[in-house]
Amino acid sequence: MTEKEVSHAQTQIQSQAQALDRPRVSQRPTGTQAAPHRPHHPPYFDPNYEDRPDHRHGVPVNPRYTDARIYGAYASKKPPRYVPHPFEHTCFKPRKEDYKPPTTCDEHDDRLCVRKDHRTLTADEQNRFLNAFTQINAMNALGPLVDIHSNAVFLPWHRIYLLRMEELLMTVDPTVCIPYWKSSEEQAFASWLLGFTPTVNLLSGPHTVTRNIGMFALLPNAAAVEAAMSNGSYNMFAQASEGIHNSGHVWVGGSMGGILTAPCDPVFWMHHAEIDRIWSVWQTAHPGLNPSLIGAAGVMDPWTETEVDTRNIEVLGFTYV
Ligand SMILES: [Cu+2]
Repeated sequence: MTEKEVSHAQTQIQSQAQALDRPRVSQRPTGTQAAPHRPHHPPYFDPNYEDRPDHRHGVPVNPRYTDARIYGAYASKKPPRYVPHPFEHTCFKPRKEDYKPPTTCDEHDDRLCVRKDHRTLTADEQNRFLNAFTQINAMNALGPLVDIHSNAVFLPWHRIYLLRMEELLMTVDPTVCIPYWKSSEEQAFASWLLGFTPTVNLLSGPHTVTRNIGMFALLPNAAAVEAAMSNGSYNMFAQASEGIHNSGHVWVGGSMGGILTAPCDPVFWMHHAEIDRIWSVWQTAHPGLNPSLIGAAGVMDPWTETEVDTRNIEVLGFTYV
């Protein structure tokens, strides 16, 4: 290498190091004229997208799980290039450190996602939920999340699973929180979901949602929920609520009847939000009674949250009304 080449290489290394160091949000130095026209960026574009740091490894085994923030250890290191987002709601409720989008929230609570009884949703709120659901599906972000579904550590694991889904929905529409379906009280299916049967790309191939409502089971009734609530130990409560949960799955039937397909149906998330809500009510009535999960069993695989992290829903960033 000539001296000139060496000094050129040094300059390059320096400017690369500076590029890695620079602030996340590009700033125009004061006193300069207006910045030249920039290409149209998505509203929470990553200013470092074009030259992100080289992690010195390739995409891991399964490229379906693109985003570590949603898919945990399954994720590759390449986040989706573009996430559709309605311009009139340029607002985001960050839950994780690495979400650093522009935030101009004014109208809604940016601290807690308020999960409501689906019967209290306005038509606009229903549309937003289904629209966000449709969009994450069109982005092929829903299928991988469905593929992660497992029954491991029933209550705490599903609490984080719902949270990841809610975060995904919020990347499309930050006003969306998962509504809950109080099936024991309603004894009916949400009519506004009846015509909504999306097709989701799973590892096993495309799956179109089907239902067999009321064919093979009865919904849990209020007495069953009350009986579950009266359990004085976590294990007894978890067992009772798993029973309530199972009959909801079988009652809806079709996709909801199979563990590999159930989360393709939006009612899955609303059903699990109800189970999670019941758990949170029970938790308040029984402070300090937590599942005993030690070591690896206490980690909400493929995410990093532990059982301890699942104890307080408001700390996680949502609440039920
Ligand atoms: Cu379930």
